[in-house]
Amino acid sequence: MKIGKAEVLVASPGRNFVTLRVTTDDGLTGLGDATLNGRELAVAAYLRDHVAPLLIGRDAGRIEDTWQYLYRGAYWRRGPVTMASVAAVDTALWDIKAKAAGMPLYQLLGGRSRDGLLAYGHARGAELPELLDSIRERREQGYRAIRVQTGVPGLHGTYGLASASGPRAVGGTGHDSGPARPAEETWDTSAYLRHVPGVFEAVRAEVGPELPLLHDVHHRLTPIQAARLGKSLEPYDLFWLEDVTPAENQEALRLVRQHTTTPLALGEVFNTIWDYKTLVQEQLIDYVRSPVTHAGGITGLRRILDFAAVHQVKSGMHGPEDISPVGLSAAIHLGLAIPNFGIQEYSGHTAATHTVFRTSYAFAGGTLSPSEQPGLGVDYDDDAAAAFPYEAAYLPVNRLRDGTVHDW
Ligand code: EZ4
Ligand code: CO
Repeated sequence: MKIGKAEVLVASPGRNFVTLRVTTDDGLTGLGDATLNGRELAVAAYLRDHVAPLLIGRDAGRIEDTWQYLYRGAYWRRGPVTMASVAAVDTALWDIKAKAAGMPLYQLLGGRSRDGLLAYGHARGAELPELLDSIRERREQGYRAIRVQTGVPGLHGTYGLASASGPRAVGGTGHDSGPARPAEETWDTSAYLRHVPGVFEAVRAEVGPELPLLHDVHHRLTPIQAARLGKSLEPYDLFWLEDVTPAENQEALRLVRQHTTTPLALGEVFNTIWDYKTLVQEQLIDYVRSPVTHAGGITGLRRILDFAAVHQVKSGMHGPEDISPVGLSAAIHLGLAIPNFGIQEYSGHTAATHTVFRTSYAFAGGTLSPSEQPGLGVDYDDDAAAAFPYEAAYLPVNRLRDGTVHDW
């Protein structure tokens, strides 16, 4: 089963996605997600110029060897562009192997460890009434776990208030505004820390004690600020508090951990096992946020999650709209098989996205399940994709009130 073709597909149905399609000499195809929000074309070029030519003629069944070949063989290892590229190849080869076996991918990963995956959805509101409506709406859609993001008085918009597919760039429309560039937001840590505990108090009073609630801090605090927030949220029993600090400094989480029993999730921007070494070994976090798409595929993420399992750390894979349906499907198959599944983020995709990515996984009763189709169970429609050319778009840039660039 030799690889005959490796195509890089870039399209923007609802938002930009980069997809790798690998085809074998005997006509089997596999898909991999390589979408890196705001830096899509860097991954597309890495795959097209430096990876695809190396795949031609390789044995499609040698998944681990190909992973090592691309990771060690590049000499320049790690990083989001490299690891999203490795992930796309790896996922596509798993898709092919499972199709060749005539099995859904989760069967090759060891079979079902549970009935389905508990998923969490996003609720948001600039003010409390809007937020409570948003929570109600998610519960009506079946969600049994909900991430809560709130506006902060005095700040116009902050992380989590706009849908991930909302406007994220200014300009680039062909009018007079020049090339696309990131939108800018303003941030005030003190205002945030004063406001958030009261919001969770009100939400908990409204929804009762049982509904799992999550919150994403999006890398904006120092360790001592994170410790204070974690402590102040303890009465509201969060499922997790996410990305409290930038965490490149893994040791910084020791301080947070010493001060709070609020569970911590971290690492959606990380891409290798090395990024989690101290965090996991010292049990400084409770959930690993990396998705299949950004952590070297099924092979890379499973290795991280096996390491995590030794230290009672569970999965909490990133699942925003910028993880394509291919990446989400890979997450569902992996999450169904691993022993240490925690929760799966699921914000759904737009109707436009689904015209290009024909999916077969199901979301019902707050639970995600894969289909029994061989492989990942996702097809890519080239004709539909042709109507959605790439459009430059960026995540926002964040500044403090005095203009200093801060973490977004
Ligand atoms: O900002 O997916 O937990 N989810 C998140 C996301 C990320 C975007 C970045 O591309 O933090 O909304
Ligand atoms: Co996040």
